[in-house]
This record gives sequence, C-alpha cells and structure tokens, in this order.
Amino acid sequence: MSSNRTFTMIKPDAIEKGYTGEILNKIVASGFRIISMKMTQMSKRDAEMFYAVHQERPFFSELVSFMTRGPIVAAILEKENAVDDFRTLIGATNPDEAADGTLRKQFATSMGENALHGSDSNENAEIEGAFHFSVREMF
Ligand code: 3AN
Repeated sequence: MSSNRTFTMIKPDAIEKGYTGEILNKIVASGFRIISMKMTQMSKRDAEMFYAVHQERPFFSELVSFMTRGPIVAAILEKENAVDDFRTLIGATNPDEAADGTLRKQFATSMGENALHGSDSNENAEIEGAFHFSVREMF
C-alpha cells in the first residue's frame, strides 16, 4: 500500500450508538478517499491476530472481547500524509485527552471504547489493510 494510505475501523461502541454515518461523513469531509470498506465482525482469533502487538498488555483480553462483541466497519483511506492526518483527525487514545474537534472527543467514551482505530505507521497501515482486504477489494 502506498504511504498515502491508512487503515481504520469504526469500533463496535460507535456502531452500537448509531454513529457510523456521521463518522464516515466527517472522514470524507476531511479529505480522505475511501479505497476499501466493509462491515464485518471479527472472531476472537481475528482480534487476537490483529492486536498481537498488544498481547502482553494488561488490557489485551478486554480489548479482544470489546472488538468482537459486534460488527466493525473496516476501511482503507487515501490522502496525502494519510497516517498522520488521520491520527490527528481521530485524536488521542484517551478521549479525555482528545482535542476539540477530533472524532474521539465527539464519539468515544473511554480509553477502551474509543470509537475508531487508526494505523500508527505506513508499515502497519499496509499490514492492517491486507488483514481485512484483498487486492481486488482496493479501488
Ligand atoms: P491507538 O488506537 O490510539 O493507537 P494503542 O495502539 O495504544 O492506541 O492501543 C490500541 C487499542 O487498545 C486502543 N485503541 C484501545 O482500544 C485499547 N487500549 C489502549 N490502552 C488501553 C487501556 N489502558 N485500557 C483499555 N484499552 C486500551
């Protein structure tokens, strides 16, 4: 994937609360183009693989059960400087620390239930995008 792409998931908490449409509108209005998108539910094994880097962290089992409790919307997004600009758009992991105008400030409730994922590097954007989408699902 090129360095102008990032990967996101709208997490189960935001979907349960009916925020999907509003979040997608804000992402597109912020200049991101949707390359790939689907609503899907991760299995326990999927979430354990996706978040393998966090497996030693104390919140790992909480994270896996949260991310599998309902559907997510996974998407690959394109924009110049996509990874950094999307991290800026979503805001800090902890919504209490997220800046005004960020998606987590508006839609997240806690450190765990924080509404959106955004890749933290070009390398991870590519790995995470390939985890959810095949080449023929990238447009
Ligand atoms: P970010 O998603 O902002 O890159 P990471 O990579 O530090 O944050 O954490 C990955 C995910 O793990 C977060 N999105 C969040 O859902 C969860 N998480 C991080 N820290 C905690 C915590 N202290 N308690 C519960 N869940 C957490």
